[in-house]
Amino acid sequence: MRTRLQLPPPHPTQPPYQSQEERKRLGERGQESPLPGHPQQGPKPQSVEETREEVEMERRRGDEVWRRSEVTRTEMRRGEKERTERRREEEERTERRRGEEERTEWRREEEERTERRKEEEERTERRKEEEERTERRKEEEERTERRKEEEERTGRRKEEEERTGRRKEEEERTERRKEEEEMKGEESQIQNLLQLPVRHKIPLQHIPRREATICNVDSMLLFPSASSENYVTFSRSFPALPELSVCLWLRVDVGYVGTLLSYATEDNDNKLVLYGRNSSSSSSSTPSRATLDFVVGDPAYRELPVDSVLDGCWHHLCVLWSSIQGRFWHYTDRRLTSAGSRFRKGYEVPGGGIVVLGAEQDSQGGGFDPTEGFVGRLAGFTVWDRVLSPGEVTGVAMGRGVPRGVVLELGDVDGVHGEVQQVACECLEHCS
Ligand SMILES: [Ca+2]
Repeated sequence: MRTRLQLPPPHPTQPPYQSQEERKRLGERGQESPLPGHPQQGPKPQSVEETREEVEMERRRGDEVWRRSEVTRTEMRRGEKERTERRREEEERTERRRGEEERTEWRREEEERTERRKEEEERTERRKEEEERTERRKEEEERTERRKEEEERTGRRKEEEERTGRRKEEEERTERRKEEEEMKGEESQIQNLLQLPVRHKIPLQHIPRREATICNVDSMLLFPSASSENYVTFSRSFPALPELSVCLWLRVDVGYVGTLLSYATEDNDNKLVLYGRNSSSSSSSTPSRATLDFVVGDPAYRELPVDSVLDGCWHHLCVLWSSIQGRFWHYTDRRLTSAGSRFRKGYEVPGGGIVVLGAEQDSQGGGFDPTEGFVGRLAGFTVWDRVLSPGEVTGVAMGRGVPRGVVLELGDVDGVHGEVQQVACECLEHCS
């Protein structure tokens, strides 16, 4: 809304505006304009003095109006300035707020970055720990592996030491025995002849004791050919055996050992077996190492190397087993040929079965296969219910005597079947 105060100010050369009141007053006096210089036309002309006063008054009034409008303009300008000032302040506040928000935003991002960095570090830490654990596991496995190897080495060393110990004992005994034998001379020869058992034996021509060195073999069994009819049986059986030793002399006439001993019960026809496979009957043309299966309670068995006994000469064989330690020992001609552990620990060979020499039972007292039979000579077959010491093994192999604990020997033979012959020969040198 326009007001009088908002009118534009008059130019200084222009006469000031006239108010309605003024114009009315001037009109009453018959004056249209208070401008000087114009001769006053009217019925009643004024004096010069009056005119001058009126002009002066008019001028003052104009000045007053101009001053007032100037005041008004000043106020307006001041108001404008204040508004501008407030706007600026408002803008500054807005600016500050924005800056504050930006800083807050930046801080938040900074915190997020920090958080991410921490998580990354934690992940790295976990990865490291995982790697360390893996490393430790590997090292532990390696240590275990090394320990195992060390134990195996220790085991082998012990066995080696045992063998060395036995060899030493054996050597000492051999020495002593030689001395004793030299002292005994012909006196013992006469004694041996008196002890000769007569049952099942064909006496041979006497050979002076001086020439014989391996005695106490009881007798010799001759198996002339591979036949299922050729086998030997006994008048008694085994007792229950948690430990045992089997020794015998053998002379093999073919390229394999065949069955030396077969022990069958009602439950199992392979309770205790010494069986050398006939490798020439297999389809394989490549010559394989000759072995003797030492079966203790089928299906458990160990393969014993017997290459050295296939040369057509007499050899002494001993097989020892103990369920207490689960160990076995195999001697050839007084020497420990092989040994091992974890073999039928805690087992017991049951008594009451049937013992057969020279053929392999697939049923109690029968089921013989000619290809599994023994061809050659056996002597000094003896079974003990305990593990012989290395010295005792040596003594037996040297024909020096028969240690205690015998549960079966050639004196117990009651059946010589087929073409098998039993020949009485106290000393091995007299058996051929
Ligand atoms: Ca069998």
